[in-house]
Amino acid sequence: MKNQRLELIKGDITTLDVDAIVNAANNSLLGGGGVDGAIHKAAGPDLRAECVNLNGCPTGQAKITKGYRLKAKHIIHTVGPVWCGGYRDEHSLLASCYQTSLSLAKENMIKTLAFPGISTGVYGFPKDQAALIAVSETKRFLRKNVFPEKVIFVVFFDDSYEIYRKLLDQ
Ligand code: AR6
Repeated sequence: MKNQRLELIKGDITTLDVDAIVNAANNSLLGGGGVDGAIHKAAGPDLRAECVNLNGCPTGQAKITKGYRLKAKHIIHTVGPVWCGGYRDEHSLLASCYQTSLSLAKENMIKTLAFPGISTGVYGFPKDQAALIAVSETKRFLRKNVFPEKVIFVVFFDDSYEIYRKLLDQ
Protein backbone atom coordinates (compact mmCIF):
# COMPACT_ATOMS: atom_id res chain seq x y z
CA MET A 1 0.00 0.00 0.00
CA LYS A 2 1.85 3.08 -1.19
CA ASN A 3 -0.50 5.73 0.19
CA GLN A 4 -0.60 5.74 4.02
CA ARG A 5 -4.04 7.33 4.00
CA LEU A 6 -5.61 4.42 2.08
CA GLU A 7 -6.45 0.98 3.45
CA LEU A 8 -8.04 -2.20 2.09
CA ILE A 9 -10.09 -4.60 4.22
CA LYS A 10 -12.03 -7.75 3.36
CA GLY A 11 -15.09 -8.07 5.59
CA ASP A 12 -18.40 -6.65 6.73
CA ILE A 13 -18.51 -2.84 6.63
CA THR A 14 -21.21 -2.70 9.33
CA THR A 15 -18.76 -3.90 11.99
CA LEU A 16 -16.10 -1.23 11.50
CA ASP A 17 -15.11 1.19 14.24
CA VAL A 18 -14.72 4.29 12.06
CA ASP A 19 -16.16 7.80 12.07
CA ALA A 20 -18.39 7.06 9.06
CA ILE A 21 -19.29 4.27 6.68
CA VAL A 22 -20.74 4.84 3.22
CA ASN A 23 -23.95 3.08 2.20
CA ALA A 24 -24.71 1.97 -1.38
CA ALA A 25 -28.32 3.13 -1.20
CA ASN A 26 -31.15 3.62 -3.71
CA ASN A 27 -33.02 6.83 -4.58
CA SER A 28 -35.60 6.32 -1.81
CA LEU A 29 -32.95 6.06 0.96
CA LEU A 30 -35.42 3.81 2.76
CA GLY A 31 -33.35 0.63 2.72
CA GLY A 32 -33.06 -2.36 0.41
CA GLY A 33 -30.90 -5.46 -0.03
CA GLY A 34 -27.12 -5.93 -0.16
CA VAL A 35 -24.97 -3.65 1.93
CA ASP A 36 -27.91 -1.23 2.33
CA GLY A 37 -30.02 -3.95 3.98
CA ALA A 38 -27.11 -4.99 6.21
CA ILE A 39 -26.52 -1.39 7.34
CA HIS A 40 -30.19 -0.73 8.14
CA LYS A 41 -30.42 -4.04 10.04
CA ALA A 42 -27.31 -3.30 12.09
CA ALA A 43 -28.14 0.38 12.72
CA GLY A 44 -31.73 -0.34 13.80
CA PRO A 45 -35.11 1.29 13.08
CA ASP A 46 -34.11 4.82 14.12
CA LEU A 47 -32.02 5.02 10.94
CA ARG A 48 -35.07 4.53 8.73
CA ALA A 49 -36.95 7.17 10.75
CA GLU A 50 -34.21 9.72 10.01
CA CYS A 51 -34.03 8.66 6.34
CA VAL A 52 -37.78 9.24 5.83
CA ASN A 53 -37.18 12.96 6.44
CA LEU A 54 -34.40 13.21 3.84
CA ASN A 55 -36.79 13.02 0.85
CA GLY A 56 -34.61 10.59 -1.07
CA CYS A 57 -31.39 11.30 -2.94
CA PRO A 58 -30.57 11.75 -6.65
CA THR A 59 -28.17 9.31 -8.32
CA GLY A 60 -24.57 10.48 -7.92
CA GLN A 61 -25.33 12.52 -4.77
CA ALA A 62 -24.98 11.75 -1.04
CA LYS A 63 -26.69 12.52 2.28
CA ILE A 64 -25.50 11.97 5.86
CA THR A 65 -27.24 10.50 8.91
CA LYS A 66 -26.26 9.33 12.35
CA GLY A 67 -24.96 5.77 12.78
CA TYR A 68 -27.34 4.75 15.59
CA ARG A 69 -26.45 1.20 16.77
CA LEU A 70 -23.37 1.00 14.55
CA LYS A 71 -19.93 1.68 15.96
CA ALA A 72 -19.63 4.23 13.15
CA LYS A 73 -20.92 7.63 14.28
CA HIS A 74 -22.25 8.55 10.83
CA ILE A 75 -23.54 6.94 7.67
CA ILE A 76 -23.09 8.66 4.33
CA HIS A 77 -25.75 7.36 1.94
CA THR A 78 -24.88 7.63 -1.73
CA VAL A 79 -26.82 6.38 -4.73
CA GLY A 80 -24.74 4.76 -7.44
CA PRO A 81 -25.83 4.38 -11.06
CA VAL A 82 -27.40 1.20 -12.42
CA TRP A 83 -25.01 -0.19 -15.06
CA CYS A 84 -26.55 0.10 -18.54
CA GLY A 85 -23.54 -0.85 -20.67
CA GLY A 86 -21.66 2.36 -19.95
CA TYR A 87 -23.77 4.54 -22.26
CA ARG A 88 -25.77 6.43 -19.64
CA ASP A 89 -23.10 8.49 -17.93
CA GLU A 90 -22.48 5.71 -15.40
CA HIS A 91 -18.75 6.48 -15.04
CA SER A 92 -19.20 10.14 -14.17
CA LEU A 93 -22.18 9.38 -11.91
CA LEU A 94 -20.10 6.85 -9.96
CA ALA A 95 -17.20 9.35 -9.73
CA SER A 96 -19.71 11.86 -8.38
CA CYS A 97 -20.78 9.38 -5.65
CA TYR A 98 -17.18 9.27 -4.39
CA GLN A 99 -16.68 13.04 -4.73
CA THR A 100 -19.91 13.98 -2.91
CA SER A 101 -19.36 11.37 -0.16
CA LEU A 102 -15.81 12.61 0.43
CA SER A 103 -17.00 16.24 0.47
CA LEU A 104 -19.65 15.41 3.08
CA ALA A 105 -16.99 13.65 5.15
CA LYS A 106 -14.81 16.74 4.93
CA GLU A 107 -17.65 19.09 5.95
CA ASN A 108 -18.32 16.91 9.00
CA MET A 109 -14.62 16.64 9.89
CA ILE A 110 -14.73 12.85 9.58
CA LYS A 111 -11.31 11.36 10.15
CA THR A 112 -11.90 7.75 9.11
CA LEU A 113 -14.26 6.82 6.28
CA ALA A 114 -15.07 3.36 4.87
CA PHE A 115 -16.49 2.72 1.38
CA PRO A 116 -18.06 -0.45 0.00
CA GLY A 117 -17.91 -1.00 -3.77
CA ILE A 118 -20.72 1.35 -4.76
CA SER A 119 -22.86 -0.04 -7.65
CA THR A 120 -20.84 -3.28 -7.90
CA GLY A 121 -23.55 -5.62 -6.56
CA VAL A 122 -27.19 -5.48 -7.67
CA TYR A 123 -26.49 -2.41 -9.84
CA GLY A 124 -24.02 -4.41 -11.96
CA PHE A 125 -21.16 -1.93 -12.50
CA PRO A 126 -18.05 -3.88 -13.68
CA LYS A 127 -15.88 -4.31 -10.60
CA ASP A 128 -12.54 -3.39 -12.19
CA GLN A 129 -13.87 -0.16 -13.70
CA ALA A 130 -15.66 0.74 -10.47
CA ALA A 131 -12.53 0.16 -8.36
CA LEU A 132 -10.45 2.34 -10.68
CA ILE A 133 -12.95 5.18 -10.25
CA ALA A 134 -13.10 4.63 -6.45
CA VAL A 135 -9.32 4.74 -6.03
CA SER A 136 -8.59 7.57 -8.47
CA GLU A 137 -11.34 9.87 -7.17
CA THR A 138 -10.33 9.20 -3.56
CA LYS A 139 -6.64 9.82 -4.22
CA ARG A 140 -7.46 13.04 -6.05
CA PHE A 141 -9.61 14.26 -3.13
CA LEU A 142 -7.06 13.33 -0.45
CA ARG A 143 -4.29 15.19 -2.27
CA LYS A 144 -6.25 18.44 -1.84
CA ASN A 145 -7.85 17.90 1.58
CA VAL A 146 -6.90 17.12 5.18
CA PHE A 147 -10.27 15.43 5.97
CA PRO A 148 -10.92 12.55 5.80
CA GLU A 149 -7.54 11.55 7.18
CA LYS A 150 -7.98 7.92 6.20
CA VAL A 151 -10.17 6.07 3.68
CA ILE A 152 -10.79 2.34 3.92
CA PHE A 153 -12.06 0.33 0.94
CA VAL A 154 -14.11 -2.61 2.18
CA VAL A 155 -14.66 -5.62 -0.07
CA PHE A 156 -16.60 -8.81 0.41
CA PHE A 157 -14.93 -11.14 -2.09
CA ASP A 158 -11.40 -12.28 -2.95
CA ASP A 159 -11.62 -11.14 -6.59
CA SER A 160 -12.54 -7.61 -5.51
CA TYR A 161 -9.71 -7.64 -2.96
CA GLU A 162 -7.17 -8.45 -5.71
CA ILE A 163 -8.53 -5.70 -7.99
CA TYR A 164 -8.11 -3.06 -5.27
CA ARG A 165 -4.78 -4.44 -4.07
CA LYS A 166 -3.25 -4.06 -7.52
CA LEU A 167 -4.57 -0.51 -7.87
CA LEU A 168 -3.36 0.53 -4.41
CA ASP A 169 0.11 -0.92 -4.96
CA GLN A 170 0.62 1.17 -8.10
N1 AR6 B 1 -19.89 -5.12 3.75
C1 AR6 B 1 -19.12 -4.76 2.71
N2 AR6 B 1 -19.49 -4.93 1.42
C2 AR6 B 1 -20.68 -5.51 1.19
C3 AR6 B 1 -21.55 -5.91 2.22
C4 AR6 B 1 -21.12 -5.69 3.57
N3 AR6 B 1 -21.87 -6.02 4.62
N4 AR6 B 1 -22.68 -6.44 1.66
C5 AR6 B 1 -22.51 -6.38 0.32
N5 AR6 B 1 -21.30 -5.83 0.03
P1 AR6 B 1 -24.95 -3.80 -3.34
P2 AR6 B 1 -25.29 -1.66 -5.36
C6 AR6 B 1 -20.72 -5.50 -1.28
O1 AR6 B 1 -25.77 -4.73 -4.16
O2 AR6 B 1 -24.74 -2.51 -6.42
C7 AR6 B 1 -29.61 -2.33 -2.53
O3 AR6 B 1 -30.79 -3.09 -2.55
C8 AR6 B 1 -21.16 -6.30 -2.48
O4 AR6 B 1 -20.37 -7.47 -2.62
O5 AR6 B 1 -25.19 -3.77 -1.88
O6 AR6 B 1 -24.82 -0.24 -5.25
C9 AR6 B 1 -29.89 -0.84 -2.50
O7 AR6 B 1 -31.06 -0.51 -1.79
C10 AR6 B 1 -20.90 -5.32 -3.62
O8 AR6 B 1 -19.56 -5.40 -4.08
O9 AR6 B 1 -25.10 -2.26 -3.87
C11 AR6 B 1 -30.02 -0.51 -3.95
O10 AR6 B 1 -31.31 -0.77 -4.44
C12 AR6 B 1 -21.10 -3.95 -2.98
O11 AR6 B 1 -21.16 -4.18 -1.57
C13 AR6 B 1 -29.04 -1.46 -4.62
O12 AR6 B 1 -28.90 -2.57 -3.74
C14 AR6 B 1 -22.37 -3.23 -3.40
O13 AR6 B 1 -23.41 -4.15 -3.63
C15 AR6 B 1 -27.67 -0.82 -4.78
O14 AR6 B 1 -26.87 -1.68 -5.53
